[in-house]
Amino acid sequence: MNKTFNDKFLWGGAVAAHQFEGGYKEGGKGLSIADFMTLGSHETPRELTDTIEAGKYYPNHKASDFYHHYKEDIKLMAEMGFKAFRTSIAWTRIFPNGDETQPNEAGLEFYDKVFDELLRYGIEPVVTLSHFEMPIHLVKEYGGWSNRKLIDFFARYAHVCFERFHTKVKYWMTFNEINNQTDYSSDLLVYENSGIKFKPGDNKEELMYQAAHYELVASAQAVQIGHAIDPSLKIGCMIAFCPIYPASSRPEDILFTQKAMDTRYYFGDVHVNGEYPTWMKPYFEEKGINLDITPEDLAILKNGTVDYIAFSYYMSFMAKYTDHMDYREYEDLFPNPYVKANDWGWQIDPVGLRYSMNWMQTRWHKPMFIVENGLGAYDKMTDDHKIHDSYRIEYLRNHISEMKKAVVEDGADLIGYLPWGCIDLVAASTGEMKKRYGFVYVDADDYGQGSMKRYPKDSFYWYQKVIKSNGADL
Ligand code: P53
Repeated sequence: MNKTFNDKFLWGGAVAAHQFEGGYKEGGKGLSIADFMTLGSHETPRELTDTIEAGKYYPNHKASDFYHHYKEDIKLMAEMGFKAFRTSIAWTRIFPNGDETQPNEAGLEFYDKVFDELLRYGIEPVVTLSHFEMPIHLVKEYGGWSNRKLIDFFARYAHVCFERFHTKVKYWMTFNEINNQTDYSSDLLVYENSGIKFKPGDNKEELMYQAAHYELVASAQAVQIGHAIDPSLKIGCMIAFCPIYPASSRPEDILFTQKAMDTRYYFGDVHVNGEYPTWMKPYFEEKGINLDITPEDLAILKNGTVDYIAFSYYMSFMAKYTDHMDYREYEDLFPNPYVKANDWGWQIDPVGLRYSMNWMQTRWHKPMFIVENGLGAYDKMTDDHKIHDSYRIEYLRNHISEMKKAVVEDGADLIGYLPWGCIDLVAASTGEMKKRYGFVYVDADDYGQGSMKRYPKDSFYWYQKVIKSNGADL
């Protein structure tokens, strides 16, 4: 197979502000929900505290200190040959509380410096507006995305960002992994997506659908705002794609899995089609779910469909029908005997990436952009500062190889490939530093102790070669 990616293909890497920047109180930044999430582990969930408590550790405060290392980090990205770099803007750097009318100039200046530095090396910035870090004030004062008012606050924030950066940033995304909250049983996932803390007796499913509705409207509005400022902007959604396979060919398993996929990916349907899929009305009726959805909302959705689908891909799921047809992500998934999992139980499945791309291409007919992929793993630095991460190279090689088949053999329309955590950062699910993804090692432990020095891993040189050969030399 000699065919490969076109010469505009965007190779690069991805991070998010709260997991990478640190400097959590610098430049006038306000506190975000991520600043109240303690360190956890695979066994112990992160705590979501109401105040910053003495004696607890909050890893996002310091993170990888990109705030002070951005020049050095971008230089390393350039050395790898990056064509694009995905990061997010921390909402709290621009609007520290979220409900101000005027933005914080120092926050805007920080991103000017970052984007200018990237452009100096010919690296295209790819930017997420909301990546798990809304202002804590919006949670405490308004109840996060359970409140319709958030739509206007987000619109103002999006407007300021598009206006300020549209000449520097062409590719935008609204809400990171908006569909993670499909598992509404998870306090962390709903908090990260929507800034909602459940109280006893809450109808979690209803609250999740309501918050997601406001986010979908806010996203569609942002698309319209962005296009009005600059019609050349590409504004996408961002979906956490974990394909759900049936546990068997039993018809009930097949039907159930179809419903599970519809449930986990309706967010994408709304982003792309500008309307809710037909199954949702009878579903809400059956479940007694009553949502605040106005005719104006429906018009906004219709007029704010996305330009492309950005997605993350780490793993696949497997579901089985038991005794209910409504998909419950917290109890209907089982380990797939055909694939192996990493140390955090994420099931590694490169073929699933090709399957996912084909599924999306057929369903959504939009350009796609892989903005996260990678292996969280323990790395060991040798005495001479080397990291021999052959396991990471193997994971990425296998995934790139399937991605290539989807593009070359199946005709998928793919903008680029930006693997996750290209320089080590704090894990979202656990807050650990030792769950590493990077091509570059950051010398810091789970408690932020270490020199913060950067060391290229073996995968750094491997990825450099992949980019140089435009994916031919894996
Ligand atoms: P960490 C769950 C499932 C798939 C992707 O995750 C997920 C999550 C939530 O953690 O999150 C995305 O760091 C997310 C990133 C995150 C990355 O995947 O828990 O967009 O912020 O860091 C990897 O290993």
